[in-house]
Parts: sequence; C-alpha cells; structure tokens
Amino acid sequence: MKLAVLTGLLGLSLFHATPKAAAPSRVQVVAREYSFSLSRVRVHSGAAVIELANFGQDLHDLRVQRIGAKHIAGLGVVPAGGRADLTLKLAPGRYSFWCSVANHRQLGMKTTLVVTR
Ligand SMILES: [Cu+2]
Repeated sequence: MKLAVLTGLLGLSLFHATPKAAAPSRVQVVAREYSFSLSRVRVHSGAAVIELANFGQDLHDLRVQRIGAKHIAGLGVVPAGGRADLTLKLAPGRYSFWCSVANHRQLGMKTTLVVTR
C-alpha cells in the first residue's frame, strides 16, 4: 500500500517535471514531375508532420532517410491532387527526401531537409 502511494506520487512528480510538448514542426513537400520542393529547408529536432502534396499528374510517394542511418520512413503513393501526412520524430542531422516511384528520384524528385537542435 505504501509502495503504491509512493509510486503514485513519483509518477505525478515526473508528470509535472515533463515540459509541455511543443507543437510539431510542419513541413510540406510539393511533388511535381519531376521535382520535390520543401516549404522550409530547416527545422528544429523533435516531432514533425511532413505533408506530401501531389501537385503533379502522376502517382508519387515519399521516402525519408537520415543520412548515415539505415531506417527509411515513408508514405505510400499519393494520387494526383492528393495529400498525406507522415509524422516523425526527427533527430538532428540531414535527411534525404525522395520519390521511389520508377526512376523519379533520378529525374529530380529528391531534396534535403536539415534538422537542427
Ligand atoms: Cu514520383
């Protein structure tokens, strides 16, 4: 019983010690044939919502990889005129963004986002 009370108090104090989470950064990626343009090229680390907006006429998708890391995050194909959101927790670094449909990356659908502390 005493332990439960202590744990409860500890939980409460930890909860109060946690700073209020900042609103996620938002970055829009506009896809066209064949380019990717970012609404901003630099964001602070932490939660981010990446929106892929397909302003083109073909299907496009989004792949995101921190340069030097193995993991690749992404969104499936978005049709012409469509949008989709990808929520990520970004660590400081440089991130490659590209479209993995056919040879779109080679055609120019790629860009880089810089994440600062
Ligand atoms: Cu594409």
